[in-house]
Amino acid sequence: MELKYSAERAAQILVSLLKQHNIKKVVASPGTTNMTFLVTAMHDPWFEIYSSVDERSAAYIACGLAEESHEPVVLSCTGATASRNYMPGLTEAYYRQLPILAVTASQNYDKVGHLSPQLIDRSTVPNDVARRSFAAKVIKDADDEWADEIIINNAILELKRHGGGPVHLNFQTGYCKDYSVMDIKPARKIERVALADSNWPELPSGRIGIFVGSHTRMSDELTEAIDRFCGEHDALVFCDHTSNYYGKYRVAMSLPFEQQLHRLSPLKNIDLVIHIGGVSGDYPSATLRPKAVWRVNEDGEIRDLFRTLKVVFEMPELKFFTHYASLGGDRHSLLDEYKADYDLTVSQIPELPFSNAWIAQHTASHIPANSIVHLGILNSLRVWNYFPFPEGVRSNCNVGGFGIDGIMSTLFGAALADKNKLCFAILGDLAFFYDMNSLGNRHLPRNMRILMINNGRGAEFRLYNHLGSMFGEESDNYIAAAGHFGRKSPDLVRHYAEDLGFEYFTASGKDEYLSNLNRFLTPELTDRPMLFEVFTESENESNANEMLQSIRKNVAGKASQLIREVMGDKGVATIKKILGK
Ligand SMILES: Cc1ncc(C[n+]2csc(CCOP(=O)(O)OP(=O)(O)O)c2C)c(N)n1
Ligand SMILES: [Mg+2]
Repeated sequence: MELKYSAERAAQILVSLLKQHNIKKVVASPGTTNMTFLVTAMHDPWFEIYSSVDERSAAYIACGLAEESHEPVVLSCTGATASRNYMPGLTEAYYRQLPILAVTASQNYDKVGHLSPQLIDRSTVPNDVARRSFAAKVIKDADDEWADEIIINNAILELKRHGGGPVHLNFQTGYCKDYSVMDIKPARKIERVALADSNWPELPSGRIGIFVGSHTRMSDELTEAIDRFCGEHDALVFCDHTSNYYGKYRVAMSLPFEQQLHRLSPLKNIDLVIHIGGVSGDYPSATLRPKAVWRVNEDGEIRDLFRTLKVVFEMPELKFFTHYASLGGDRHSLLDEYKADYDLTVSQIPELPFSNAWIAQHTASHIPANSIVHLGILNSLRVWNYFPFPEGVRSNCNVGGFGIDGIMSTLFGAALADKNKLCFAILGDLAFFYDMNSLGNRHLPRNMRILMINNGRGAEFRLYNHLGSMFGEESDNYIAAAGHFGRKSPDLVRHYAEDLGFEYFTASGKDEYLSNLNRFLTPELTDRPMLFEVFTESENESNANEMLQSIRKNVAGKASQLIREVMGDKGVATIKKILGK
């Protein structure tokens, strides 16, 4: 049988990515642990491989080769003490910024410390032998494959980043004996574009969406640049209440993306997503399936939320959008299509039970202009994301770490920054009681208003689609943590708030809520901060979530009923098969 490439996918990915990144020079030292990589490389005529028994010498050879050829050079060695001998050469490379990729092969790393022969601990490297150190693992499933693709791209890209230098890649092997692979499936190449580069890629044609994770406030200049970009390329901007983009092409993604029928929607089949901002608490956006992603951030890091990242632009967003919006324009057909679809979803919202979601539905659009709203983790952010705020209202949520522990404190800080701005916190009872000492702080300003939805527990864990719901009421013991903090006492928070000088309101039903709402939303600054405690039932929270998330499923149900009438059961099955449902 002809022997060619290793069946070990990590070795294939390394070879595939080295080729795609135009790296061909290798200095190889002998051994077993680096066999899967070396055999795969030596059977591909692309590579130019030199042998050096002595790893110390190999690293210096790589220095000379890299210096003179102006090309990156790969080092490959086995286990035992081999890699330790790279140190002098890599130290030289570090201080001279020579692009050398030291690929040190290793057994399964979990065995470190268990007296395995020929296995040393390479988890820390001296500061001045490599710009960064990475570890690729043996691939057992799709997640491992994704991780290795990212790690190896990352290692290769570091060779030339910020002036460049040596990089360490610890490469684990399973000693696969199968070398019968004739063709290698190409791995996904990720590129990085820096501001000074001249070869910026062309924008692909097709549907373009800008996805904005949590983002600091945008300047008017950036908003205008994004609008020009969207106008020129017929793009739109997917946002939630943490995105902080308020330009012409903003679309609220949460409610439509949560709908079942939208699995069929071409609106999710975006060809290119331009990814800006940080962590997003908008879980439904994970249903976006872009063919390609371009990430734009000054940090320049590979952050592959959608798993189709192709290019990272290490630069300010303004530079990116200005570059790709040279012509400007007024195209908006994708936006119109999206809005029509969105309006259809909204028009079918059923009457919701009294819950955080119902409160959001009847409050969000009445928040006074120029206010700031901070939303609680997780249920508050989710259900308020379904309903837009009026223009001029800015909103935020602690999605950096998703803690329920400092929501009111964070708002407190925001309220101190501008004491003339109304600052609203909307959060649940567990989050409230966690952080309640902040309300007694002597610096607390009067522009703070708290809307606390007291359902007596972490209702999140009793939602119909949460894992915790399968344990029913038993979840209340330890998962949803019910029964604490006075068990929805009508007096506890009232006393605390009033004694601290808050204006306090309460409601346990729709009419009572609405009768207090006007006062709570007084657009002017009042004498005292306010606290509105609303009592709801966690069952209603769950029902409201379910109703909002299945608005369009009902339409899908009707559609399949219609198809069934016309084409019979077989027709429905065929269509489902085509749609992959
Ligand atoms: C500091 C911290 N501990 C635990 C969690 C896990 N957690 C996420 S949501 C949640 C429940 C919050 O309950 P509540 O504030 O009453 O909101 P509800 O779900 O009832 O709307 C918890 C405990 C967290 N996010 N942060
Ligand atoms: Mg709660």
